[in-house]
Amino acid sequence: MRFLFLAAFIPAFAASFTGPSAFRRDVASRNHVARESNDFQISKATFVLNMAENGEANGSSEKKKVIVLGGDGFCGWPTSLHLSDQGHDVVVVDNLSRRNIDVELGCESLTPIQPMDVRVKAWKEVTGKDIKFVNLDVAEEYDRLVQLFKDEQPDAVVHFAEQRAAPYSMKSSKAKRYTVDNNVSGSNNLCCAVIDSELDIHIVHLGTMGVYGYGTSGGEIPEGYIDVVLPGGRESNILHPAYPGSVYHATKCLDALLWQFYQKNDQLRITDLHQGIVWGTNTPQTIKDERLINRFDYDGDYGTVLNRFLMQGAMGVPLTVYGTGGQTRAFIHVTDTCKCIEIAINNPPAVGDRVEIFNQVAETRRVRDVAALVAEQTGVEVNKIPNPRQEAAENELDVSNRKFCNLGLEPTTLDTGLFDEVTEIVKKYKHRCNPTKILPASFWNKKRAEECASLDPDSVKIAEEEKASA
Ligand code: NAD
Ligand code: USQ
Repeated sequence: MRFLFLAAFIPAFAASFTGPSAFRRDVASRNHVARESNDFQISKATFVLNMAENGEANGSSEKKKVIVLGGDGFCGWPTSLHLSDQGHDVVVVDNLSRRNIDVELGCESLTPIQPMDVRVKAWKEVTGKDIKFVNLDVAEEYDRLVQLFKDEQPDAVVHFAEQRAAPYSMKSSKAKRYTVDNNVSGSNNLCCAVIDSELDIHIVHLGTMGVYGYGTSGGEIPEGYIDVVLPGGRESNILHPAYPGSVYHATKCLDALLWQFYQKNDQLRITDLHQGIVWGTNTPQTIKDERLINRFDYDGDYGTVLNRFLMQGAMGVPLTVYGTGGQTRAFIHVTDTCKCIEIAINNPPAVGDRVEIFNQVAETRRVRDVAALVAEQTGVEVNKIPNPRQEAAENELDVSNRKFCNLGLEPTTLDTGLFDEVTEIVKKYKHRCNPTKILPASFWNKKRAEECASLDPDSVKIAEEEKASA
């Protein structure tokens, strides 16, 4: 598929051109599993991820030393457990900034997450496996980061350690500046530290589908790179144009340029995973012991749409659809997140390969359709409220995830059976919910804030029967 970009796009992305040899390289050519790479529309996907429990992600089966930056977070903790369970030697690095933001926002995970020392001790008791924890700020403590790499000699570093909430990144100038400083410095430090360690470390970064923007491609969004015809008729294959919708998403676009630069300049081996919205909470590992429970964010800043709807449905709170609910987004279950990371670790690019980019998504869905599914299952009403975000009211989204499918991924799609599992968790901990934190609390600009002025956080009530049984 080819897209013709207007000249207006070209100067902004001239820096992202890649050479013709890189253009032809495709992870599919390195596959051991021959799979049809026919056109695949994820919204119609019926795949089920089955590289389950003891299965091995396609690629190298060698057990590796893996440092997980941001390993105390919603995606990082279950991924650390999954990798450890699969026999990899895992070191978790985190500065616990997310827990501090909970304090700042006066809100906390609905699930009672335990301190890191309790988490790693529980994992040892349950499985006999060690996970080491290092409290380190990736964006601030550069020398310690380099020393850590020299001491641990990791094969791979998985980078989750960023401020990841779009609404929080739009909350105030302070939050915007913190998000840019933390995320961009952290990614730059990571590249510099790999170079200074003089080790051949594979970087696996969690990017986002939001780098592509929504509805701007005019067709299926490819995995990272796009064929274009430049003015004068020259054909090229470039990084897909970046079109962020928040300061947070903008940092992921800046990250992508850093990866491209350090790969070109220092031949770093880098995989960038453009992930959709993660939903669910437990994985086969976090469910082994209550002390291993994963984080569950439900508040207006950090809660993501499907988990928020599932929480609201379970609490009898009308579902907070922003605007028309015509926004189409990509989704992935947290269990698949963990498995995708392992596939990425097992399939590193070779030295000299351009940045490997995968779309880490299972399917796409429209927000109002997701709300309808949850409403049908829980009997709650759908409440269309003014949109706090500056975003397209309606968009189509068609995304390729062929590369992960070619490597064995059979994605879990939205499944009301899995909804039940989340609902059960939410009901168990509903006494920890603060309903005043449910409505949006960050607004993209003055106009959006004014449009949302009528939203009263104190008006949200948990349904009486739910309260009574709490
Ligand atoms: P999270 O906030 O739960 O976890 C991030 C972790 O990184 C936190 O534990 C935080 O304390 C840590 N951290 C942040 N800055 C740090 C620093 N400077 N030094 C050390 N540790 C630091 O977020 P998450 O949902 O687990 O997301 C992880 C990554 O995945 C993010 O980069 C995010 O952009 C990406 N992602 C998440 C989703 C999603 O739906 N949750 C979707 C797509 C991509
Ligand atoms: N939305 C609602 N009601 C809600 C919450 C959200 O209608 O109660 C809408 C939003 O307006 C938006 C969509 O749902 O259109 C998705 O919002 P979200 O908060 O679930 O997701 P987003 O802000 O995009 O961010 C999340 C993660 C981020 C990750 C991104 C992947 O927080 O770290 O990068 O999903 S993606 O969206 O594919 O870029």
